[in-house]
Amino acid sequence: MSAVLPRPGVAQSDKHPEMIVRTAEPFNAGPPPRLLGRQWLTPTDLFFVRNHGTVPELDAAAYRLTVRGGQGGPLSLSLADLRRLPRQTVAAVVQCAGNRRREMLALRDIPGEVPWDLEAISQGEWGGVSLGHVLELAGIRPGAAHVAFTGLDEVERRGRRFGFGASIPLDKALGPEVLLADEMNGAPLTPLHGAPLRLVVPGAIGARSVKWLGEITLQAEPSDNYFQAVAYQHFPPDVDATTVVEGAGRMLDELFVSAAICVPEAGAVLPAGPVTVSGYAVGQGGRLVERIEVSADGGQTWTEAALRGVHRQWAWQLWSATVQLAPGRQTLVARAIDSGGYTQPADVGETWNYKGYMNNAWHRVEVQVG
Ligand SMILES: Nc1nc2c(c(=O)[nH]1)N[C@H]1C(S)=C(S)[C@@H](COP(=O)(O)O)O[C@H]1N2
Ligand SMILES: [Mo]
Repeated sequence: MSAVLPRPGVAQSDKHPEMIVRTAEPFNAGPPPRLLGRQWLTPTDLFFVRNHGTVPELDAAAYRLTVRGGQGGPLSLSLADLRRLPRQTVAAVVQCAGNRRREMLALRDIPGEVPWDLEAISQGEWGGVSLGHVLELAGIRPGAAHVAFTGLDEVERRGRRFGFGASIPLDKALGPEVLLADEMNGAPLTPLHGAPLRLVVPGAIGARSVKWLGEITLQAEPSDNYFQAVAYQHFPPDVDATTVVEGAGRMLDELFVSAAICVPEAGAVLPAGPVTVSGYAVGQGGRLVERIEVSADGGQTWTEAALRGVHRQWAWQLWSATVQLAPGRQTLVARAIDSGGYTQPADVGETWNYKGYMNNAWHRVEVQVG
């Protein structure tokens, strides 16, 4: 087993000085919106970080990935073993299910959760080996329907310490886009992002992309890890912390279609007349974003945005639009439709839930004009 030597505060220093730190320990931070939407691949020092516990410092030479539940018994793979397999890269967005929670908690409080604005999302180019390939090496037996993952970090919940975990259905796990990644943006994965090895599940909520990956298990049922079986579940707006039946929600899975405005930022003071609005959009489950529309009058009239940069499945879509601003307090709004015909709810109240997940309501930014 590889050594876990937690060093509190490790690696925060390799982040950009302008990162918005939501919590210092565990470290949760994201870039200011104006730096986020600037480039198609988020530079590693600006890439958002979502941690639930320690950042383990793992010894790469001693590291072993264990794969259980295969036909041939457990597999133990070193990084060198993994690096002998065919390599591939995928550009994929990682978005936390809690992205844009702040708009939800403005409506009704959501205690104990990270108050992310629109910065709990970033896009990386991930390099590594196909998860499906490793599962085939382990031997997929009939009856396996889910693949569970456990991290080597230590999270404390309800008096117990355990590794963050998740699972995905076997058919998703066999998709060619799902990677065991040891590289990010052309360089070795950094400690904050899961070194030496993490899972990347394009199109799924960020919580499924387990960092510091220790174990993979082929099994019949979804993972019983707290972060799969209890947290990251979706409940209707009328359920709250006092009425919830734990574990009875819908297990979150695919990302929802959404568009967000990075520039101008909320509260900006702008002259009347033309303004260029820009941001990012993602499709449902990583689908292509087909159309993005922007309104400069709170959603009464809409202008189609130009799609900027690369247009590719699993990636986010950058966009910009020029709209006319009238004097006064104005609300800029953005919304998207994807290749599956998925659209966004207009109002955050329709999608509010007591954990503050999956806010994909039309994104509104208030600015002062003139
Ligand atoms: N082991 C482990 N993996 C993890 C987490 C964690 O706390 N521990 N957080 C998850 C969540 S909720 C998200 S959104 C993504 C964030 O990935 P990033 O920090 O590289 O941006 O990592 C996921 N993988
Ligand atoms: Mo997340």
